[in-house]
Amino acid sequence: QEYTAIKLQVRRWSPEAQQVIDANPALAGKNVYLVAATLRPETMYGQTNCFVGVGLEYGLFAINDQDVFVCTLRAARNMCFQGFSPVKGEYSQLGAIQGRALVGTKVTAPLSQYTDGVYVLPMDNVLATKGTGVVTSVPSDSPDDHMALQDLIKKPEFYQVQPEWVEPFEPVPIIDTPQYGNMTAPALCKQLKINSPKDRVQLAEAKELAYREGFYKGTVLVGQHKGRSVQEAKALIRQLLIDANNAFIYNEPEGLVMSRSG
Ligand code: ZZB
Repeated sequence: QEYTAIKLQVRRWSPEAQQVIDANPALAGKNVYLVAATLRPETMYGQTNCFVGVGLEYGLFAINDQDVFVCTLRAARNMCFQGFSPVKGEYSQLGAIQGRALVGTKVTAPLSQYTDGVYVLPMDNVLATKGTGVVTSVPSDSPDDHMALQDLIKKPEFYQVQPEWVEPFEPVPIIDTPQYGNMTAPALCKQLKINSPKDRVQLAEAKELAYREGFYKGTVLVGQHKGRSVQEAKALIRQLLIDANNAFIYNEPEGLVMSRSG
């Protein structure tokens, strides 16, 4: 599976994460990025937050002298064979941090309309066995992201999030489709009567439909490739992220990839 890995630079750590970082001299003065694997680089204009699994452990991995990536050990192992480690084939782990501690950290999401940064939030359905364990969130076009955010808005205390990390970050219209308009994910969730992030079967169906409609019939509404079809714009937007050093290609070996939908 070929993903686009998006680099979300940390602007301000949550207090809990700050303690972990401060206690580790190897991290002093480094540029730290949460790295999210996506199949939809053309949707990065619509990022409203980033998701981590609160029960997952994330590593802090040196990529070179300056840059540190936050992702699962599994992803770092794959990346070290793809040019993302000081020595090819060897990962260099500087530290570790729990997903729970990352929540509330503010990061820069490349191309996002929320240019002052977005927050790291918890999501139950983040798989440790796929991508980097960090998921960038586009609630306009990803049914999973939309439903996870609706739940956070409903139950902020339960999830231990501050409403101001969630509520001001409304979904952004970025892709227009003939069937679902410019809010594909909310429209599909409504149509399929999805009420909770736990409706896994319906969410898998919604995801499939959103992928298909977006890819074959979507038109980009924002940015440098505004007006182009998604089919055309996907590679162009990915290249623009790569050229700005905000993204890179990340491959996962076949057979080790597990789908969130089973
Ligand atoms: C941004 C985005 C915008 C995504 C969208 C999807 C959509 P798939 O198809 O099952 O391979 N993802 C990445 N890693 C994980 C993980 N560890 N656990 C759970 N979800 C993960 O899924 C690939 C997509 O699943 C990725 O692309 C990422 O979310 C998420 F508008 O990134 B995506 C219709 C989907 N739309």
